[in-house]
This record gives sequence, structure tokens and C-alpha cells, in this order.
Amino acid sequence: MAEGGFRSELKPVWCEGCGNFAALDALAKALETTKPRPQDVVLVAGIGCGSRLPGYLKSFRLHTVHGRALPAALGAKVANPALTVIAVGGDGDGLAIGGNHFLHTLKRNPQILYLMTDNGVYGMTRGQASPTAAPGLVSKSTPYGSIETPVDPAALAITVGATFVARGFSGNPRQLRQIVLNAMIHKGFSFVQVLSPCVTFHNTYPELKQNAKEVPAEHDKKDRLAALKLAWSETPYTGVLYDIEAPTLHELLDSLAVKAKKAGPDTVEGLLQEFA
Ligand SMILES: Cc1ncc(C[n+]2csc(CCOP(=O)(O)OP(=O)(O)O)c2C)c(N)n1
Ligand code: SF4
Repeated sequence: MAEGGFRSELKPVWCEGCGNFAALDALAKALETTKPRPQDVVLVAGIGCGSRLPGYLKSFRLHTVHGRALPAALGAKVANPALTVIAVGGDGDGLAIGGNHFLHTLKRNPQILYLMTDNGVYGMTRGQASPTAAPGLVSKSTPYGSIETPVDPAALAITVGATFVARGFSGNPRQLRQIVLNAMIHKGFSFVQVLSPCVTFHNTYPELKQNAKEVPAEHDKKDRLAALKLAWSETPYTGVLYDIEAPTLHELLDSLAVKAKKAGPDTVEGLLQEFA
């Protein structure tokens, strides 16, 4: 790959210091390492600051509507399984309006990488509380403090059935690069929550720098309960939490096709007789 690698000619319009820069860097490096051809890559996003990320990389890009990155990504993958499909977006995009898609895409285990830039607010619309907003967060939409229980995206992903779940932090770019690379080569759906501070409306860099810890080396990534405990912990653990092997959506669809072929017209006839 030539100098500049996968980065496009567009300059990010993010605020200086925004956590999204580290997510962009990690994804660009993972693409430069795994070396798909840019024309074989589709980056899909909804709407938000994090959702601008695909514009800064060389590939096909789908800038869809707010919350719909995952169904569009799944559509692209089903239409052309040979593509490397990557979805990106904020926690509002993926967990509020897009929450339903999050659940149903994960549990099908398609070969898609999903990078969620989680800043706990709606950055693009000027800092309202998002689904991951910390309890008590004072924002434009929660002037007396948020009274809701925050969603933990990594814990949710482990519970719902993702086969690769990791949490990175923009303030730990070395680890984030490794996480995104591992996610890229995982077989099946890989979910990476990036703790990505919005320096303009909710700057969590200082507290995350103080509290975030890397997942202990002895953690068994195949142990779902252990992964869930780490994800749920008061300490924001970063690293690969969960990583298992399971049939992908396409493998399952292929096995269905084989079964349908074997069954042949008998089954169809049998079925028709039932309705006769
Ligand atoms: C259907 C629809 N509803 C609402 C909006 C307004 N809107 C644009 S971005 C956004 C939220 C952005 O927050 P998030 O997805 O967390 O990304 P961030 O900007 O924080 O990266 C909202 C509510 C929209 N564009 N479309
Ligand atoms: S508003 Fe927040 S999330 Fe959006 S670019 Fe600025 S710092 Fe980043």
C-alpha cells in the first residue's frame, strides 16, 4: 500500500482531540495490515460524528440514515459475501434508534466488523445524553442529571450472542490498534466498543485515563461469564473480552441450502399436500 495507506484525501472535521481520531487510526492500520483491496471493502455508517469515519478511508462507503448502519451492512454482505464489510457509528446511532438492529445483527453472526465510538452523548447534535450516558450526567437533555440506567454495549453484545467482543480506549491507541486488528481477522461478527471521549461536550479523558485497566492476561476469552463480569465491572476494562468460534451466517445459510437440495421436490410436494 502506498504512503498514506487506506486514508482518503478528506481531512476529518472532528474537534481537535476527539476520540474518533484514534478509532480512525486503528481502523486504517488494521486495513493496511490485512491488505484487502479498497474496492473490496465497504464501510457503512449511520449519522453522527463517529459515523463520519468512513469518509476518511479509501473504500466503498455507505453513509446511510441515523441508526441504520447495521441493516445496510448486512445487506451488502448478503449481496456480495466476498466483500469486507465494516460498520461504524456512535452509541446513539447504534443503541438508541439502532438498538433493535444491534441485537438482531449480532445474533446472526455475519462476517462484519462493527466499531462503536462510544462517548456517552449525542456529539453531533451538541451533547444530549445518549444510551450509555453516565448516571447523573448533566446535559442539554438532562439538565438535572440523567436518571436512566446506562446500557453497557460490551455486556449487551456478549449476552445477545456476538462471537467477538472487545473494548478499547482512544487514550490507549497501541492497544486499540491491536484490538481492531484482532476484530478484523475474527471469523463472524466482531464488536468493538471504543471509549471515545467527546472533548467538546463530555470530556471523559481524565477519568478514563485514571480508571481504565487492560484486561488481565490470564482472562479466558472463551468464558462467557468471565467476559460478562469484566464488561460489567465498575473498572472500565479494555481489551478482548470474548472471542469464540461459531458458524457464521453464511455457513449456516450454505448448510440450509444443502439441506433444501437434499430434500428435493419431495419436501415441496409434501408441503403442498399439507395445504391441499
Ligand atoms: C432519524 C433521525 N433522528 C435524529 C437525527 C438527529 N441526529 C443526528 S446525529 C444524532 C445523534 C448522534 O449521536 P451518536 O450516534 O452517539 O454519535 P456522535 O455524534 O456522538 O458520534 C442525532 C440524534 C437524525 N439525523 N435522524
Ligand atoms: S462534537 Fe464531540 S464527538 Fe463530535 S467531533 Fe467534536 S469532540 Fe468529537
